[in-house]
Amino acid sequence: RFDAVLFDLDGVLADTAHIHFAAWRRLAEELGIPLEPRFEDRLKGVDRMTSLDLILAHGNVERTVEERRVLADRKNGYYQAAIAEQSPDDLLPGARRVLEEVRAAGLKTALASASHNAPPLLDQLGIRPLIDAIANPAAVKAPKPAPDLFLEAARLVGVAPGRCLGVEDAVAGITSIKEAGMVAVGIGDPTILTRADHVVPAIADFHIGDYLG
Ligand code: B16
Ligand code: MG
Repeated sequence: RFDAVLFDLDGVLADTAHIHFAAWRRLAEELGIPLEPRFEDRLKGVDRMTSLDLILAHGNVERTVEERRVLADRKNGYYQAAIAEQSPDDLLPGARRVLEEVRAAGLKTALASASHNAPPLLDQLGIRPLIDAIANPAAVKAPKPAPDLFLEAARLVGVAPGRCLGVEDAVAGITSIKEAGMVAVGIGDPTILTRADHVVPAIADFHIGDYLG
């Protein structure tokens, strides 16, 4: 019943959440805002500008729209410098195998990541040839938890939403998949990813055969 699998990137195929967080933390320190480690979870799957707003609000710091744009760009520079060092060794265990199995089963693969840095990161990780389409977050109206990005990924591979499986680690992403009318596989904790149709602890536990019946 499925013709495509749509993957989130950070937290599903690569463990880049801590790289995003290190970049945010460096920026926050420069602004005199201490970020405790548990703040990392609040930024997962959240787009760049919203992440900055959460951090500024956390530190009770106000900035103009123009100043915020400069700050977001600075964080992005830190992030880009870090991902330039990534290699296939940084894929989460099982990620490449999952993409290969989905392809071998005759299904399309697509990426539905909020990250504008997804294309260069896929190159660094060596998995770009295994992905049929990359939804561009700049090309959709609303970020996750709206369904737009997953619907765009489905459109790019020419598959109806009802025949797509979405794979996500963040609550906002699972909501996005469900709002798109797709079946959601959560990566992580079922007590957190409550709207997911299935939850597995890690991408290494995902086997496409389990969903093809
Ligand atoms: P960028 P995902 C998300 O990726 C990250 O989880 C989130 O922490 C990040 O702020 C967002 O991408 C935007 O990334 O600044 O590179 O555009 O989980 O949707 O793959
Ligand atoms: Mg994610």
